[in-house]
Amino acid sequence: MIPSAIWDPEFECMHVDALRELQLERLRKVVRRAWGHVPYYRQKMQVVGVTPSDIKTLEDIRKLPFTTKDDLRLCYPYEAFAVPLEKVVRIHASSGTTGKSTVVGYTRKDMEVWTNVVARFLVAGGLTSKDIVHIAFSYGLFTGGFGLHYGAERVGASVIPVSAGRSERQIQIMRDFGSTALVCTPSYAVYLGELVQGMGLKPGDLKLRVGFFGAEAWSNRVREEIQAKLGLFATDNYGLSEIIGPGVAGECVHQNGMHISEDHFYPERIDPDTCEPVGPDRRGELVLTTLTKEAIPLIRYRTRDICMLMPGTCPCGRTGARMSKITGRSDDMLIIRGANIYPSQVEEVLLDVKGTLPHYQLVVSREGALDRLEVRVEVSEEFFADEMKKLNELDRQIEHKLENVLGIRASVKLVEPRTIERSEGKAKRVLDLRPKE
Ligand code: DLL
Repeated sequence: MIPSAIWDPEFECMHVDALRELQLERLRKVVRRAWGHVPYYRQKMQVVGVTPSDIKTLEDIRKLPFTTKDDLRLCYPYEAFAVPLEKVVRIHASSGTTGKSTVVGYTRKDMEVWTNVVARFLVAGGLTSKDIVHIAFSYGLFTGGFGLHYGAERVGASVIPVSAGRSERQIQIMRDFGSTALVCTPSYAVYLGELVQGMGLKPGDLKLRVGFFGAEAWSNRVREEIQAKLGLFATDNYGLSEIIGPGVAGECVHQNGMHISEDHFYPERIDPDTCEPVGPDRRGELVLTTLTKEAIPLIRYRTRDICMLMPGTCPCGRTGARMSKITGRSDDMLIIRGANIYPSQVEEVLLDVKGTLPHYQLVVSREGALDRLEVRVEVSEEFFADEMKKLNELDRQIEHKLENVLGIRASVKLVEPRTIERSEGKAKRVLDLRPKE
């Protein structure tokens, strides 16, 4: 196993009672800040009849209203800021695929916290100052490139800001510069792994040792695939622009849940329909409160990400709660012929089927009045070279399993390796071609 150190033991290994005390103190401060400096928040609190002095215990957080992406859109661009712009040293924005983007700002202190929490998960996953870090996230409004860059520099590693795109050149740079750590989305790592093979290279031709992948959901099977193809040890990390960017949570070398930096981000889990808290061993929507952010304090932000929280100390010594892999988003549900379908259900079915690759796409269309779901799945080279009979069997097997899990029929289209479009950033799993109502 890769050895790892602890970056910030005072906080990462804090006794849980002391952590709760710190969280309460910080929560009260952040609520006062929002009330005092963001009129939009004050109004929201007034509507539910709560004031900062009502927050006496951590449980009182439930009295506070939730914040959603729509709230932030209404505050576009700067109305959610709790500090004047002259105190803001960085601005990022999240992609605006479904409307206006949300704009986020950082004070100098926010930058310090951000850098530090990214350094935490990098060190937890095995990064050291001796590493050469190849960052293939895009640098720009997306928080991935700059977030990982600053954190890796803080650890003292040598950082190569390659950014996204020109994949063959990426591999050339990894070879020539002797990169030992790779940072990108897991789907791009799979693609780079395929390209390494396609270029006739073996994992040993690269010096990669560790990989830090995040920004989208991925399964443990994809992890195995990346580890085997690139010859590295892969960990998952999670974050979102609204909260800080990458650095909310990350796995340690035990690869068993992502440690949340609970001294900066207070996690809750709710049932997305009733908004009531869910029990410890049940999945729920993650709700986060920033405990230290100055520029944009966010209270009870509904992330829409579905996960479980695992309490208890990890063998690595960190005491904060760990979050499981994200298994879906409460808003990525598709309604097809009345059935509620999550892309992650399809992925789960495919993971069980030998011969399929982790590249798939759901194509939803409308024929007459009826919605149609086609699941395109790449199959491995060996399978494709096989006789037709075997492919038909595989097709039928997947259709049968999908119907069992989804409750509706989906047609399966097996496609050749490398025919589903690859992305340099987050993978696009759903193509909804139905006319917008
Ligand atoms: O994706 C921040 C980030 C950059 C995280 C680099 C990790 C590494 P956004 O573009 O605002 O920010 O997208 C946030 O991406 O709500 C999740 O749905 C998804 N997401 C992020 N990390 C993970 C992960 C960045 N490890 C949204 N697993 C979040 C699953 C993830 N989903």
